[in-house]
Amino acid sequence: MTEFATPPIAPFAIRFDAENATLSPEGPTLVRRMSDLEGLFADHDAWERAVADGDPVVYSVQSSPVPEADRELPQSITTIQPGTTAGELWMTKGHQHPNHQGEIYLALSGAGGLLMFDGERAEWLDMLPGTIGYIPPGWAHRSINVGDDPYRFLAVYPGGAGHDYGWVLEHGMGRRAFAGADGVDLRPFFG
Ligand code: S6P
Ligand code: ZN
Repeated sequence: MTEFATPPIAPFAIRFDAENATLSPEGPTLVRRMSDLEGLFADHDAWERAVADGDPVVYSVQSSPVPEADRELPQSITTIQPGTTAGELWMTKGHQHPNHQGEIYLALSGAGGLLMFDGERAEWLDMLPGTIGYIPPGWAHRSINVGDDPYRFLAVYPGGAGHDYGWVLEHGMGRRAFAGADGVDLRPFFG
C-alpha cells in the first residue's frame, strides 16, 4: 500500500442528481452575492447600484465532501444566475491556480461560456450541456452565463490547486463578455 504523509480519504460514492444538479453527500456550499464581486464589472457605479438594489445572488458553488487537499480530486457544481450589470453578463470571479494545475468543466444545463486567459492570449469556449471544457495548466478561468436560465456546470480539479483571485484583479481576463444583439459581444478587458 502507498504511504502518504496525509492519508487520503476512503473511497465512497457520490450521487449526481442530474435534474436538480446536486451532489450528495454534500460538502460546503459557497454563495457569491453582487457585493462579493467588487472590482470585477467594468462599470463600477452600476455594480454599486446593484449592491444597493437588493444585492442579488450571482452564483453559488456546491461541493462534494472531497477535501481541497494535495492529491485529492474534489468536484463542485457552480450555478450562475442569468443577468447583466450595465450590459456585462453575470460571471464568476475567475481565478488562476497558483501552481498551474489543469481542470475540467462539464456543462450541465443552461448556456454558458468559459473564458480563459494565460496573461497574453484569451480563449472563449461555448459551454452547452454536454460540453467538456478543458482548462490547461497556466490559464486563468472565468465562467459566464450567456442565456436566460441558470447556467450550471460540474468542475473537477486537483485538490491542491489553490485559487488565486488576485491574479485576475491584477492581470484581467483578456476579454469581457457583454450581451449583444446576436449573442455574446466579447470586448477587450481594459479600455
Ligand atoms: C475550482 C473551479 C470552480 C470555481 C467556481 C467559482 O477550481 O474552477 O469550482 O471555483 O466555478 O468560480 P470562482 O472563480 O469564484 O472560484
Ligand atoms: Zn479553477
